[in-house]
Amino acid sequence: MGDVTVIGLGAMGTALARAFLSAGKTTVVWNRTSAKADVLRDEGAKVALTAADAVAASPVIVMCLSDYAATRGIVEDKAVAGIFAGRLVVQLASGTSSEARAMAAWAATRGADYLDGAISAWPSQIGGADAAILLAGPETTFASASALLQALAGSLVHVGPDVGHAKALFGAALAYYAAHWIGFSHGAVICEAEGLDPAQFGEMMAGSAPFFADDMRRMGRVIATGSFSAPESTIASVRADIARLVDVSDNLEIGADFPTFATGVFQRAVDAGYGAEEHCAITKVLRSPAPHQRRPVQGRSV
Ligand code: FVH
Repeated sequence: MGDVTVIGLGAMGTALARAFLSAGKTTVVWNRTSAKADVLRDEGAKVALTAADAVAASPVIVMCLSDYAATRGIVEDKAVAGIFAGRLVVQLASGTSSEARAMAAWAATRGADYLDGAISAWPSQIGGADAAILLAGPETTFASASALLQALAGSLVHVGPDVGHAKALFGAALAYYAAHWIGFSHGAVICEAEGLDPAQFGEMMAGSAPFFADDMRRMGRVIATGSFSAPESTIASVRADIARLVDVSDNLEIGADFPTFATGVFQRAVDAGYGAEEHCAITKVLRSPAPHQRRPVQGRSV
């Protein structure tokens, strides 16, 4: 019998299994492509021959496959589906809040407890202080599993009983990361074109981390209270600065994809009459799709 089973041994699943092993947990692993389990066997993991054996081996089943479709493909297999009763499934693949809620409903039909999680870390950070994992589901289920799951991340956060909320928060964070990755990369391209070292730029931006932390807290409060009328900077002034970045990019003969997109968002807010409000009042236009983005949503016509 294992303390925990890890199903899915990609980059992330392998890191999760290693963290359990490092914490002294008896760890059972299974992967569709069995060769990926070999390295973990050498490190002390017990390798199950089938997914059914892997589920049967432990009271807690951590699943980290590519997505929910791959996960459901495994757990709904008739050789596996009947073994979940009385076990806890911790599903960590990326996906949507709807997929999380549907998977929780499936687990309930199988008599399994269920936590749905989102990993905010690179595989190399798993098990360390910088790794964060958000978990959603019943408080009692989280409490019963947290001692085990703390092996995975310095920050293990229970985000509440709504099982969709870990994926919802991860989606919100991903929106931020997307802008962060593209914005930083665009800045690095400006540096290159100006003969500056992107590594120096990276150090400079890392030094600004406290400013960004304050700005995120402030934006969260301002958006939550809807108090946009005492701006640190206005939508109109941010729009003008970012529009200038399009010119900067054109002059350097580099791509202007990101500043063009960003200018368009702020322009939409100016056009809607919010130019004098705090920059994060762009939420007022982001709450609805722009006319050219409207498309049918599942089960609903536009
Ligand atoms: N890697 C990261 O940094 C990110 C951090 C944020 C969260 N993500 C999510 O974690 C999930 C797994 O990511 P991963 O990096 O481990 O992904 P891969 O290395 O591509 O491994 C995928 C595993 O899934 C197995 N798999 C895929 N499809 C199936 C299927 N139909 N049936 C059975 N297994 C399947 C695959 O098996 P194999 O190809 O080796 O046989 C791998 O074990 C993911 O949701 C990220 O978004 C990671």
